[in-house]
Amino acid sequence: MAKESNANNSKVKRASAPTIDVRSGMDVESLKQAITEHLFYQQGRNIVNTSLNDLYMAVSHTVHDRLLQHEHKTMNAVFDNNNVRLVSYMSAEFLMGPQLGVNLIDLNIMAEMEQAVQELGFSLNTIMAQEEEPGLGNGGLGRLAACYIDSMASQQIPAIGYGIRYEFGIFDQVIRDGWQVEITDKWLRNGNPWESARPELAVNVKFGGHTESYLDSNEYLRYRWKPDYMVTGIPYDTPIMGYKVPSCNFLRLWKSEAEESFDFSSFNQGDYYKAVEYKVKSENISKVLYPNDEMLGGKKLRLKQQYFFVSCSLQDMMNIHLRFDGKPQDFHKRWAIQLNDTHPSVAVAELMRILVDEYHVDWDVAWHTTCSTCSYTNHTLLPEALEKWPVGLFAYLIPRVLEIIFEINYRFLKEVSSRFPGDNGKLSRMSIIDESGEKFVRMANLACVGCCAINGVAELHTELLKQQILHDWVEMFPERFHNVTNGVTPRRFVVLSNPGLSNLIIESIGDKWPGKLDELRKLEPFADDAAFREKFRSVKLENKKILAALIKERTGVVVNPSSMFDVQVKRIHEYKRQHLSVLHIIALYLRIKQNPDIDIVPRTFIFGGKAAPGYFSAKLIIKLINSVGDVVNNDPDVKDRLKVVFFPDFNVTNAQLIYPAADLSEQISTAGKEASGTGNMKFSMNGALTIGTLDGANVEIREEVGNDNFFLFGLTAAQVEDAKRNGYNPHFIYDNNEELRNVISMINSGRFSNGDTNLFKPITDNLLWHDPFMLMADFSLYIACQDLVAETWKNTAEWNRMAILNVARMGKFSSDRSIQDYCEKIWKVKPFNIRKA
Ligand code: F58
Repeated sequence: MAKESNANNSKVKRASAPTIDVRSGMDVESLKQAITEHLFYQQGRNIVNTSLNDLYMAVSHTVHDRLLQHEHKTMNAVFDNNNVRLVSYMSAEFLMGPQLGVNLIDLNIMAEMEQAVQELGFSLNTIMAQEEEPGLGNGGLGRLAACYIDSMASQQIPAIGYGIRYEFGIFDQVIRDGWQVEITDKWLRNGNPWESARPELAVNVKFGGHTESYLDSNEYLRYRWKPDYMVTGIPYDTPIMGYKVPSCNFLRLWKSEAEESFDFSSFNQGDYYKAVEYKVKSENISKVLYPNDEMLGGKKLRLKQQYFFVSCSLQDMMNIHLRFDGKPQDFHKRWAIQLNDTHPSVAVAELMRILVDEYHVDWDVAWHTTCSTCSYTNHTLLPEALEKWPVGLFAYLIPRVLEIIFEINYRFLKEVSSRFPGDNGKLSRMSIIDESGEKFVRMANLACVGCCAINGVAELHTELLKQQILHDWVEMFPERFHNVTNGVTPRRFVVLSNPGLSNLIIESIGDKWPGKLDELRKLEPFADDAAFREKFRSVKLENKKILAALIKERTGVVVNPSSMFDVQVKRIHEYKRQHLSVLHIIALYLRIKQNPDIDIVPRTFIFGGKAAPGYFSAKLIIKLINSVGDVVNNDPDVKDRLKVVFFPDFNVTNAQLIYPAADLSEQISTAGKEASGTGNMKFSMNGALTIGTLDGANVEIREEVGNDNFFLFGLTAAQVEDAKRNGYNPHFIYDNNEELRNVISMINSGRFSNGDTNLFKPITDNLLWHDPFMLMADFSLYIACQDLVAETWKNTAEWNRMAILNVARMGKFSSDRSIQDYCEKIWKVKPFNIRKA
């Protein structure tokens, strides 16, 4: 690859470091030397014949060296101190996003690295764009885990994130003929400079077989598990640097491999094929992330994944605990485990197994240790998303764990009957085993029995959890319930994604806010300052131009950067109601068709998001968006006043370009269905106004930014429930609303499907006859609210004033605040300052 430029302008004053320090120097000369050496000794290239990827690898290794030093210092200081309690954040998903940019921000060497790279003849932006992001998560839940490990490091909370090193993360999405097509995500193909394998810390996990009882040397009855086979977990560590602090935690992800001694036995008997088959079976466990949104129950490999990473992580935590002289029964004094949804909730039973079977801890003591260690976060109210596994599958895969669950359940149900005598309904609802038909293990019940804290992710969600799906548990254990409203990291989602806005804020109120987001309140007075508003507007316009260019490149659609960018990016799901926005687009299109000269605010509707591969309705919604786009974008009557874009492959990298360019953020889920949402926070922080329902964290966002600075519409959660109870009839609404009738008729006429009147029937029929997510009920309220949005847009000064107030009032939604809440309410863990240690 040719050099890009030979520019040598000294933006950064050379630090006065007299010597070059290749491994830890933060000055430009040390960085240059480190990059050149990594390029040669690790990639076998030199600066004149390097590829962009080799250069990316060399720059990243240079940064990784510096992170490792912080990580070692942090962990040495933490483990040397016997009184420190660490957090273990267990999550089947970590949707990390690209690492290079955030690490440069955290180390505070972005400018130095820019200069170093430039002096070597390249551009840092181009190098950063080379990174394949680790997409080891589906959506909000996985991204939340990534924000939380960022904030734990920044808040100096000693912590390890534990998860699975999927070889293939969430699929890449391409759009063909308007439909989603899934492509394998080969994120590891060019190498991963951020991880270090730690084979010396490998552990084994048992699967299958049977259990036996025996008497130990003290004549105690014990149980042992004779597995069919074992799988080895190899940990891969990625440093997680805190923002402008010396603390550096790590993410430990497990890769599954065959346990060698097992394949020898088959091989020795001459069954070479069986030995290889076993190797494949073992490696399959960490092969691929399940892309499904819901309904994962019954997938054998998914249960294996869950047990595999939970068992590896608990064994690892116990090894650490014992290495530093802990007693097994004091495990809870060393560790606070947070279960990110029920996916790792088998930890409750596995920790009991380890304590009771392997360390011979008395059951009651072990139970106290387990309950004092574990806490559970719920992320959904949708009943179909509550995980349950067939008892038979459990018995087949992890028989000893099932026995322990039975014992936990037996003891627990005794407690329930003594607290609520004669309440058989309660007993059957709270039992860990669902016995209403085929028997299932209910993972949420296991989590609720074995965790000392249970939390929802936004105030409304926690309230609904308490009233609805966990009502019995509140009666039994009221003290266990908490709310911790979600948050997002402003380092990635403002500083890195939106340098224009970031610099403008720094010019105005200084640079403390990325680590202390409440400082943004100081921006409030600037909302009334016309000169500031003008700068704010021009930052937004620049961001929109960048996105417009990308839209052209990825979709071929030309959009006008001065039109309103009306954006809905998130997983595609009926409850999120992307199709409600489509109905609005068609309503506007109809208004233009009826009156081509109508005065209409120019808008660009931007959608993005993946549909679960087996979720037909979600895939059809993608097709509908693209089909409406094809017609509207090419109709000369529209005169480019409306554009509809489906931005393919919404992931963290693309998100970072989309949030900063949004004017309007669509948060339009049916009230009571979205647990929190976190995209809503990212949009607001970047100065978009929200149109939204009273759902999830929207409620609190509106409280913070002020009712006047938020476009509210729609039924409340209580009204939704009432309507359903009183025999909701969507067809009646349709019959009585002419605009709605015209919109639905236009879809059914085949106008958007080349005359095919059946293609979108599954959507329209569902709306007219069932409408479980109440689009019909909210349609007219939504349209009226969108008309108000358009009116407000016409007053640029007012719009920008509102947008600036949104930015200024988003302090609450930093994930730093969420982590402080977890520390105070749940983990009882304090920051650990390694400098003072
Ligand atoms: C999301 N859940 C919630 N699940 O929908 C969202 O409201 C919330 O803000 C976010 O969690 C963080 O609390 C979510 O993303 C998944 O992706 C699961 C993945 C595994 C299968 C079941 C869904």
